[in-house]
Amino acid sequence: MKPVNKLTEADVTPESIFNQQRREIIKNLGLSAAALSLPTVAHADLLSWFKGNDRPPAPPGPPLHYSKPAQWQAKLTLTPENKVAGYNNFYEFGQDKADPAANASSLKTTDWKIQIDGEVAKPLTLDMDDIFKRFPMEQRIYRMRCVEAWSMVIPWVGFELGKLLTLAQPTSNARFVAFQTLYAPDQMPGQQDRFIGGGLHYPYVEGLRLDEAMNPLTLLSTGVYGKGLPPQNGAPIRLTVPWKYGFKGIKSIVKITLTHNQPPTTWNQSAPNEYGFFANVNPHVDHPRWSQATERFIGPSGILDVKRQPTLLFNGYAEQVASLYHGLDLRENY
Ligand SMILES: Nc1nc2c(c(=O)[nH]1)N[C@H]1C(S)=C(S)[C@@H](COP(=O)(O)O)O[C@H]1N2
Ligand SMILES: [Mo]
Repeated sequence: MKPVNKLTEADVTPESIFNQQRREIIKNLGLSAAALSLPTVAHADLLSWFKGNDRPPAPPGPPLHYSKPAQWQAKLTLTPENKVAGYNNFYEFGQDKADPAANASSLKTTDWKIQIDGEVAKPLTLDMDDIFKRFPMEQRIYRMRCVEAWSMVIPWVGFELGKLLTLAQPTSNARFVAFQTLYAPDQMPGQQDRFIGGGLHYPYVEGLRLDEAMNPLTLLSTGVYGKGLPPQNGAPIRLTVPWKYGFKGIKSIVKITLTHNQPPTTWNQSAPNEYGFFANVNPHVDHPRWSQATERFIGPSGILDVKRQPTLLFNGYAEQVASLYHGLDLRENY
């Protein structure tokens, strides 16, 4: 995932060195010619994954209280904890998959407040204690599919976003929900420097239609692997929408605004022809630069898991969410 516009000479020169090094590394790892014919995005992705393996495992977050409702404990092979917390996209801390784990400890997650405003009868500001008091946490095992064609299976801990929205009482004018990440350049180097931050506009913003936000699959997550979120995963609270591409899962949220009009979203603003507002996982609608038909599952056995598996419509959650999109052209509304 890389903004295609705004390339300068400074971007191009390191990129060609990078390509050279990438070939060397892949060659040294003894990967086949088939690996070398992968599209560029998969190459870059593979390289950063190997680099990420050299980093120490990220420190886990604080313990959490939660239940494990049987219906949500999917019997799927989990992505190991050190990969969930060591291979991340969080451009506020850099573009390399290992950067967030290495850099996100500068994020101050204490005294966190989250504001709910806009088209609601009861605007609210809650701190994390209020969140834990009002909403019982539960573990849910969900698939996660990044738009870059890699995937994980992650045991989140969280609660349904719909419960928080119901508390704030959306008005009859509310049709969308807009989310905003913390803006704190002193804590987030990518917000200071457009090379570190990938040229995105900050704060990172995302959005859902209200019916998507109210779907019981949609979570606000506060933990992963039974512990509070590590900063690189979006501490202390982030969105989890398992049938959509990972970039919809906005991290470290400070504000939720109910709106009448569709809100702007960060990746859509960066490259509108590549990243849509809906971003529903769909093996039949390719990204302009790569296929979305298959994905590389990041599993427990390292390099052996650099294998592809078919991508499922709505990431395997069609039964729960396909009805939200009846009559909508999924190719046009990507
Ligand atoms: N604020 C913010 N949220 C973000 C991102 C980001 O760069 N900044 N990256 C997104 C992308 S592209 C993905 S795939 C997921 C990754 O979540 P994870 O690192 O917890 O697996 O976070 C999403 N949320
Ligand atoms: Mo992503």
